[in-house]
Amino acid sequence: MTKLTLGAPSAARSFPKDFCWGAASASAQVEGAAAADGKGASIWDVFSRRPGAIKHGDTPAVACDHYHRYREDVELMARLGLKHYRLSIAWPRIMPDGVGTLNRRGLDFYSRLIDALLERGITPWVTMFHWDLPQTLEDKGGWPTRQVVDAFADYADTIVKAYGDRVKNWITLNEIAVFLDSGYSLGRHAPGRKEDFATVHQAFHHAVLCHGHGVRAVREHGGAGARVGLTDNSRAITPITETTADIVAAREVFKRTNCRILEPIFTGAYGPVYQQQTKGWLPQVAPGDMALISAPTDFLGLNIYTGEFVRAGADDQPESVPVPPHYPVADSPWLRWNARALYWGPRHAVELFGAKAVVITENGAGYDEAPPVNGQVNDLHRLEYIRACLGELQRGIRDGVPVTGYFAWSLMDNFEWAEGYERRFGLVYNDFQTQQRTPKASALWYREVMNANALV
Ligand code: BGP
Repeated sequence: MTKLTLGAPSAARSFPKDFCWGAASASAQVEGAAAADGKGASIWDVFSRRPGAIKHGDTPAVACDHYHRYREDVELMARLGLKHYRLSIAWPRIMPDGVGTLNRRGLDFYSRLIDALLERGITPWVTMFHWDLPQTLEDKGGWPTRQVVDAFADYADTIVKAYGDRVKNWITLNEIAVFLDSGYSLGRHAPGRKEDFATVHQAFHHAVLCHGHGVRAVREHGGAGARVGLTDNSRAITPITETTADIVAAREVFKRTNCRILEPIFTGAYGPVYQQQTKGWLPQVAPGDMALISAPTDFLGLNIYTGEFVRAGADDQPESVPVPPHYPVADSPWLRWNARALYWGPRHAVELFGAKAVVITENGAGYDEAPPVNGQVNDLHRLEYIRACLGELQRGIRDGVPVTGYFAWSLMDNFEWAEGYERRFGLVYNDFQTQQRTPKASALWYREVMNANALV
């Protein structure tokens, strides 16, 4: 091979030695097999049948058919050089009614998947809840009712006991703020309800309590070396100028914006920041709740795609800076390019809430992409965005932010909730008619990054 005169550009761009590289997915988005082998209905199965709920009337019934094709998918992951894979367990596959009777065939599926990953040297990271609530629990009132907490405690115990011998990395819940705000307040996501403030905030309390039960289950049954954390979509408030005044302003906004989840979890109280936001309203809390909610975790998972810009305005008051027309966005209009969010999100979480370590559990960009031409999908938009994000993540690590892993969203194009199959986030293109998978340019580039443990 030709020798480079100046050496490889990546030489100075290495990540820490044990940095975890991976890609993420979620059960309802990839598995399909919505009613196979005794699986119960999830709220997404039911909601997606409601006319107009999902773009083009798409449903998660087949998705990537990963339930039947998981072996090929694991082979693909191995070929792409993945070292870690974040998957989620479909609660209604394990407990079709949300409580009680276990579905052996559902339990076996994840057991086979976990074994297949381990055989290929891929470490599974398992999310206990990524939005597919059993419909039976919704029929009894869903997240605003406390029965979900008791049911989740039992479910978490069951899965940690079943897989804890092989799974050492657990994520309790994914993006509480999204599934509750979008699902119970805005009605955009399953189950499509529009409840009042108090109902939604009581649901938040139940969700952070479930996180606490997830942590408890891992501590009780997870065995040696088990690690657990929550995945939050904390909004990564970014100072437009990295000067003390703007940074202080960004910190203020970060605390305010993210307090609903991070304050109870890291401080064990619905404290002043939370009460400022709820104007003094507090959820109903039972004895013991706060201790459970704030049990120490091993890492904080952050899903960061974008971040709002803030500066110090008049009298140093934080001022949000709206993005102008024509600011670069992905095809998801909420996904405005902001690579610096990957620097500031983790840093704020560590400095302001005391997260011990941060794992980026999702980052990526969604586009309505055309099918492969001659076997190629040249997704330079995604590649360049992820590359810029990784550069900022690396800058944070150099500045002492303890970020220990990164998962791209997503391994392959999948059922993107209300966006259906139109919005593609995959490193791998999926043809939903033929289920043919084609690695995009970003996947081939990412393989080299993981392989070199450096930004190449
Ligand atoms: C996150 C979810 C993922 C994924 C991603 C893309 O909020 O955790 O499951 O879907 O967003 O966003 P969307 O599908 O809403 O465009």
